[in-house]
Amino acid sequence: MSETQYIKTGCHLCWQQCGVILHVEDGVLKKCTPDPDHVGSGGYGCERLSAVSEFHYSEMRLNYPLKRKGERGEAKWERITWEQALTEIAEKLVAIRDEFGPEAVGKVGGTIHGPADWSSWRFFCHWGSPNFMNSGKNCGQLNTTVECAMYGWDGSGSAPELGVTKNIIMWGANPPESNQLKWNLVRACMDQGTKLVVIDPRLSEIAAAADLWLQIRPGTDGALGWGVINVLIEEGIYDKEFVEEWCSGFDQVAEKAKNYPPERVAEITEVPAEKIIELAHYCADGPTNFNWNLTCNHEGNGAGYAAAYTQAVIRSITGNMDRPGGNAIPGPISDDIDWYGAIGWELLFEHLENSDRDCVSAEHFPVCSKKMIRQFNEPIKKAWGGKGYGAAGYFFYPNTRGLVDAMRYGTPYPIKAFFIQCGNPLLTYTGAKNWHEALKKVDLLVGMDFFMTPSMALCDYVLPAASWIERPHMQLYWGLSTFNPCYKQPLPALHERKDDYYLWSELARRTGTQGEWPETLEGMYDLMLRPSGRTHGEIAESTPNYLLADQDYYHHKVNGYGFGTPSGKCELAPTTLAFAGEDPVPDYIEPSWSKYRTPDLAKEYPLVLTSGARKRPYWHTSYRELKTLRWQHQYPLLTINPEDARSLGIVDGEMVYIETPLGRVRQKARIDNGMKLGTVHAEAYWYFPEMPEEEPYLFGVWDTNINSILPDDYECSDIAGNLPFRGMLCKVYPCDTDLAYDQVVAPEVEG
Ligand SMILES: Nc1nc2c(c(=O)[nH]1)N[C@H]1C(S)=C(S)[C@@H](COP(=O)(O)OP(=O)(O)OC[C@H]3O[C@@H](n4cnc5c(=O)[nH]c(N)nc54)[C@H](O)[C@@H]3O)O[C@H]1N2
Ligand SMILES: Nc1nc2c(c(=O)[nH]1)N[C@H]1C(S)=C(S)[C@@H](COP(=O)(O)OP(=O)(O)OC[C@H]3O[C@@H](n4cnc5c(=O)[nH]c(N)nc54)[C@H](O)[C@@H]3O)O[C@H]1N2
Ligand code: SF4
Ligand SMILES: [Mo]
Repeated sequence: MSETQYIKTGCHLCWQQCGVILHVEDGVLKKCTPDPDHVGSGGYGCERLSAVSEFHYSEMRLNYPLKRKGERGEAKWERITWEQALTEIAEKLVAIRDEFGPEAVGKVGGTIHGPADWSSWRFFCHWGSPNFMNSGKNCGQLNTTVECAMYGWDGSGSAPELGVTKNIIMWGANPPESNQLKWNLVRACMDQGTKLVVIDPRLSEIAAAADLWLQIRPGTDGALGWGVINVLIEEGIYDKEFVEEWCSGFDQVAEKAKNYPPERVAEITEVPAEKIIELAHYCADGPTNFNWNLTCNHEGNGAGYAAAYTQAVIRSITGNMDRPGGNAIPGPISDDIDWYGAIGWELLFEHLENSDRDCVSAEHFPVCSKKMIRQFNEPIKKAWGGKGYGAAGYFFYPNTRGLVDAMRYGTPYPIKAFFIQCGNPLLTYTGAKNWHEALKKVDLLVGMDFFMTPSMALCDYVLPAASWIERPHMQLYWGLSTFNPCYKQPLPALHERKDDYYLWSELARRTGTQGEWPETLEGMYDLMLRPSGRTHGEIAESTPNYLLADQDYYHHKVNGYGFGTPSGKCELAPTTLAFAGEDPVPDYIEPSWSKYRTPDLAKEYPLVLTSGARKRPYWHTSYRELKTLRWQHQYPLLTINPEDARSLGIVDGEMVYIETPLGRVRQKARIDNGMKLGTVHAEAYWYFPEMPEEEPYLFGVWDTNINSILPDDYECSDIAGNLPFRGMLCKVYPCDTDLAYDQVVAPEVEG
């Protein structure tokens, strides 16, 4: 008789971490279904669950440590033991530290994939290097920085409230593809009468459901923001009481807003003036909930700053911050978790303050330099009972080009050893070819992943990661989550896969790095949970199996200090940003490639290019190895308006070239009436596990990779060092080769 176990845990095939049930028959994982009792996801599960067993047992999974035998990228590997890998890596790290200092070690991570993020931060803080970053750099660092400077916390991600929120402003986001739990909530709100406004150059799934849709020219969200502020002030429909009592800098905002009447903004954004006015009315007639707008983090070069800034002003002056139905300020993680201490941020801050070094990109992006650490954290602590901002790392991550230049040219000082854990920088960052050069240059390159990805293929050591199915878990979300479920390890790790904490604790031990480094991941959770007086295992086996921080509205009114800014006010002209040398009331600037900013370039590259909108079933670069998912969406698509396609001789489903001054890539044309005329959208993140691993192919990484033809120059990046993925320029034309990967096409790579 076979025996089936039903093991409850949190799915981590994406960051939503829905509650799921693993069905295990005689020790074999057969399937995974949604957990109807989970308090966060309430029985929701997406199509990726059908691939859980394939993911766990896939022949393509990395199962043993590998050491490079030939040249980098030659696809020649030798299987070694963990012991050998860790000993050799640790020896090299110590030698590099002795010769070049601890800052010569760097790391790139990903997007909330599990313990890798925080355990590597912990290592770097104790080791003494600020040169680590996660995808949060390009995902939320800009809006977080602006929001913290304005009202002392990041509040743009908070959810609408059923029965309370009157309007939802979905600015540059498409939750049906990117966040299904949010989308379920938005629909539930709409069922009860909530109105929905969407700002997007594409008729996305959510735009199709909207009461009002603004089809914006990519990259111009900052101008639209100023247009809304203009209407709010001209019509006197902002929250005067809140502004008078709680805001500073309003006069400066009002003065600048005069330059952005709806008619002028309509010309810039290509959104009709009436719709701009209507949008302002939706914002004012609240409670209105504003989504976290990824897009502003992707517009680069000041265009993004203006977008993030104006949206924070709109949320503030309409009185929607820290108010029911508007945007909650979530506040710190539960008091039961010593998140701040466990990571060891203070150790890193003190190390930097006593050193003449800063992170490698500090000179270019002073907002993310060591002089800003206390500037941000001290006022936040005053507002939150001594707790600084949980995701302090967000403020100080280096910019990707900074890391690349330090590896490639040793400027401003060398990075000699580099780790890639939960990241795939050849695909996920602009300037991908510069990354390629840099990764070939460092003395030591170590990767840890589930699969042999293009970035792993370049490493000296590739280490096999255990997944959420094979490790104990506590949901932490970079310390941003106030809801923290705990789960026991569901199944033993297969082969020689190890959890990501193992790498850092072993390296810490072998390099004599300071700090307490418990043997196991569970032990490390216990250390974090000391203030609770309970162990991870005890919480995981209790009902409920989670911690939850208290959260209420109007925190600024009752905490005795106000907002977490230097003045305690909601600073509409943030003194913290002025201290960093930025204009605290930034004008709208065109994206760095645009018809107004670079008219000559626009003659040759007449189409506006935006990229990387989320597409199920994938999670960025992940899951192309899994047939169950791959068949659902086989090739990257370039979305183009029918009129543009006709004039360019492009046929639906055929291959096209997308070209910028940095080169060209191919994707399949998808003609879509909902795409803005004169604009195209290219998919990002594609590689093809079925293609050869060795250089120059690297699984076809250069063939369709839009980030290999977008720039990463410092000047194109925004104040927080975030990259220009959206609102750029390109030309598109038919291509006579197909995207059939059984007929491999040699990639066009220079250098
Ligand atoms: N399936 C899936 N879900 C994911 C992810 C994934 O990889 N796959 N990734 C996760 C991560 S890390 C993130 S950051 C979130 C992001 O998820 P979202 O915030 O939803 O962002 P995107 O889907 O990238 O883009 C949203 C919309 O922005 C539009 N857009 C493009 N350019 C502009 C512009 O200039 N202005 C405006 N206003 N809109 C523009 C696009 O057309 C697109 O519809 O998704 C998360 N969810
Ligand atoms: N053109 C364009 N580019 C973009 C964007 C865009 O909109 N347009 N969006 C940007 C944004 S917002 C983001 S967040 C980034 C996303 O970029 P990333 O987060 O870097 O991308 P992922 O594909 O999610 O993850 C990279 C690798 O992590 C591995 N991984 C997953 N879980 C684990 C784990 O637990 N342990 C280990 N060791 N490895 C693991 C996966 O197998 C995968 O190979 O992309 C950015 N790039
Ligand atoms: S949305 Fe899908 S992949 Fe993401 S956690 Fe939920 S079930 Fe897993
Ligand atoms: Mo992201």
